Amino acid sequence: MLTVYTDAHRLHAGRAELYNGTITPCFEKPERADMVLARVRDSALGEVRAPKDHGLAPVLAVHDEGYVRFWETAWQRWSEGGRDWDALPKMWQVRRLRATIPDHVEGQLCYYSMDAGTPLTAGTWQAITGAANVAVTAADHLLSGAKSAFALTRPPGHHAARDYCGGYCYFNNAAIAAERLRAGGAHRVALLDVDYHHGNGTQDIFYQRDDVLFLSIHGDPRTEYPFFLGHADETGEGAGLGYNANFPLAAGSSVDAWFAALDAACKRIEAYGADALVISLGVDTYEGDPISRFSLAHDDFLRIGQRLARLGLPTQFCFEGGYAVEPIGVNAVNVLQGFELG
Ligand code: OKP
Ligand code: ZN
Repeated sequence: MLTVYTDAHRLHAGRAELYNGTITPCFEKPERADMVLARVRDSALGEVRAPKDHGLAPVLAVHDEGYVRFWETAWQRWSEGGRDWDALPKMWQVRRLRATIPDHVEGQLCYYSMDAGTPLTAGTWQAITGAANVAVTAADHLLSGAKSAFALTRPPGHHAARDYCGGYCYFNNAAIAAERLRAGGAHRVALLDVDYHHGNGTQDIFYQRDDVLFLSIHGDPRTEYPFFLGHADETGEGAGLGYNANFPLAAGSSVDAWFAALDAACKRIEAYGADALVISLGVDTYEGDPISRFSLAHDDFLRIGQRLARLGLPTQFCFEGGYAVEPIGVNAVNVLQGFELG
């Protein structure tokens, strides 16, 4: 399997996040992708290729223009004021506050964010445009006839909606890939999110569309982040009604329950008649993950790949979460190797 990867992700390295009442180092850090890349190489998964530069058109195909342009100049505008620290929003446009875009960069960051875990840093723009290029290059590989591709994207993307960031995510790499597959001739794309957290951003982007079926298996938002989306009764709207499927599982659910949900999701994909598949591949479902509460073991990740292979579809994997850094490469590459075993 081809892996698409760029070092540009390293330019995005947030300094700190608020966790359990304490300012701690960011869980979402460059070592995550470095570890996955090292495992890709050690396991001889296949060629590792740099992305092509596709410009902003594929990003603008799924994101709001003002949102994209905000990120393009945000760090320059933030640092102009002599601020050399990461920018984090501390206020949100909640109920009955006016949805007007402020003039100041800090107010704009608040407007375009859903949480305080998604920092603006000096290298954020280069990293997020690099990740988008990785996703598009991998999609193009499928469009040229390949059976599979791994987009080793960082930062992750699935919490990023059309016009807001959150959950360590800025541009929605998997959505960008799915849209690229559609534009390149796939009629029906299924996008399955197996990260521990609901892919609220991806759901938002495709909620009114019937040409991309979005499915997500995740910790129940009644108790888990992102709380405000990911419930079972969210099934799409307008033309998209019936093309959104959430499989929330209680935190602490068993491995058997997780695989039953995977099986149900796969059956939906088959019934849909997808001609391409995108997987939002988070491995924070791992039993040792520091911020999540499922209990998949190393070998379970092999089984995920094997189950997905049975769908027999051209498949792009897009990397998302996973915060147990030492085993992150084994878990992610196990999915890819399981897929290749079939
Ligand atoms: C990202 B991915 C707010 C941040 C709370 C966010 C978890 C994001 C998970 N201070 N934690 O889905 O793995
Ligand atoms: Zn996650």
